[in-house]
Amino acid sequence: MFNLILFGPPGSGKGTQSDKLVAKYGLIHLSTGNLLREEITQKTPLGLEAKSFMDKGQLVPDEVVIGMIDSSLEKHKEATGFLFDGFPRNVAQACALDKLLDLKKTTINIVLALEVNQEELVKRLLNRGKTSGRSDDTNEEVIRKRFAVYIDETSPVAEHYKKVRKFQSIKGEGTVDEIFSSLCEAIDKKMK
Ligand code: B4P
Repeated sequence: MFNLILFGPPGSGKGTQSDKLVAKYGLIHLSTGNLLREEITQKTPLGLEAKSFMDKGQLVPDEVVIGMIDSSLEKHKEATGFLFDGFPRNVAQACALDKLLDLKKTTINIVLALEVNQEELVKRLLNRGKTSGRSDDTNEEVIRKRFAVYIDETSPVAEHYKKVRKFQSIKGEGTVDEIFSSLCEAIDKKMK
């Protein structure tokens, strides 16, 4: 199995690059953001609860997202690998993922972190907000809150994977294709 985490702040290109990476490497794409938005669209109780956190730029409670990842892993028992996008978003989620993968006798092979400066991120998200209908992308205050949460809660996840030498930074500015080639280069090297 080959398991990859695509890491980075909101708007860094995780979703954009994930679509290209799963097509190339045949991995199963697990995006907690997408899974949560599906629940919101279907107006499930979980979706309604999640929306109240997402609209404020806060993280959805750990038990909700960890449960979603657990059942997605179970659903794809035959997978040759997973791409985790937007998960883990704090150290507790990273520890939970280690345990879930351990039970399945597998592990994370590499964490690729997209590095983009904050002003570019705000520009990208406000731009997406004009067309995506995502309520968390239209308000600059909510976007700034998401960055604050990223710095406080998500960035310590980098240390978790640096300790085991699985973490690698990738320049996340440039064209989508340029960034995709840098990601592929790192993955191909790791797969060898
Ligand atoms: P996510 O859905 O993960 O969304 P995101 O981090 O905002 O965006 P992403 O990084 O995927 O977007 P992309 O850059 O591709 O999370 C949304 C919310 O869900 C969170 O705030 C949280 O509340 C909740 N949540 C999700 N996971 C959670 C978890 N594990 N625990 C708790 N809560 C969780 O795209 C951004 C824009 O940039 C696009 O418009 C794109 O076209 C553009 N773009 C991409 N690459 C570009 C490039 N190279 N140049 C120019 N523009 C580019």
